[in-house]
Amino acid sequence: MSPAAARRGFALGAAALAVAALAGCGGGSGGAAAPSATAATADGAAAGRDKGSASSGDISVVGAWVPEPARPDVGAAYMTVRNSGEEDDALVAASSSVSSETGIHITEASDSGAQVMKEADEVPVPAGGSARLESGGYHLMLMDIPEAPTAGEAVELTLEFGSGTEVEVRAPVLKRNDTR
Ligand SMILES: [Cu+2]
Repeated sequence: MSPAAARRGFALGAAALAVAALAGCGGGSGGAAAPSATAATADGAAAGRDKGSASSGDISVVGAWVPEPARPDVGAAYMTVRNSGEEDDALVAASSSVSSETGIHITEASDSGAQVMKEADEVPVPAGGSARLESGGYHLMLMDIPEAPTAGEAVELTLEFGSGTEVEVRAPVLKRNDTR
C-alpha cells in the first residue's frame, strides 16, 4: 500500500468514526490536509448557494451542483451541458478537486424496474442541443473521496469533450433536497 493509500485509509476510518459519533449527522469534516475546494473562478461566489456555470468554445455548462454525499466516500455531480456548435460533441471524461477518480455513469431502469447504475463511455451533447446530468440519468460519479465535501463548500470539476474542448466549472455542494 502506498503512503497516500494508507493515509486515505486512515482518513476514511476517522470519518467513519466521526459519523458514528454524530449518530448520522453526516459529519466527518475536520482534518487539515483535505484537497481544498477553492474557487478558481468567481462564478457563484457572491451567492454561495447558486449553482455553477461556465463555458468554453461551443460548450456551456449551467446548473452544476453536487448533492451533499450521503456516504462519506462517494458523491455525484449534476448539471446541464449545452452545445451551441454545429458539430455533435460528447462529454468523454471528467476530474474533480475532491477525488482521484471521477466516472461517467448512467442510471437506467432494468427489466424488473429497478434503478441500475452503470458506467457510460460518454454523454452525447448534440449540435445545437443539450444533455442533462441528473438524478436517475447520466451523472458524474466522484469516487474514493478522501474527505466528503459538505454543503457550503464547492467542487471544482474539469470536463473533457470529444472535440477537445475543456470546461472547468465550480459546482457548489448543496443539501440533497435543495433542487434549485
Ligand atoms: Cu453513479
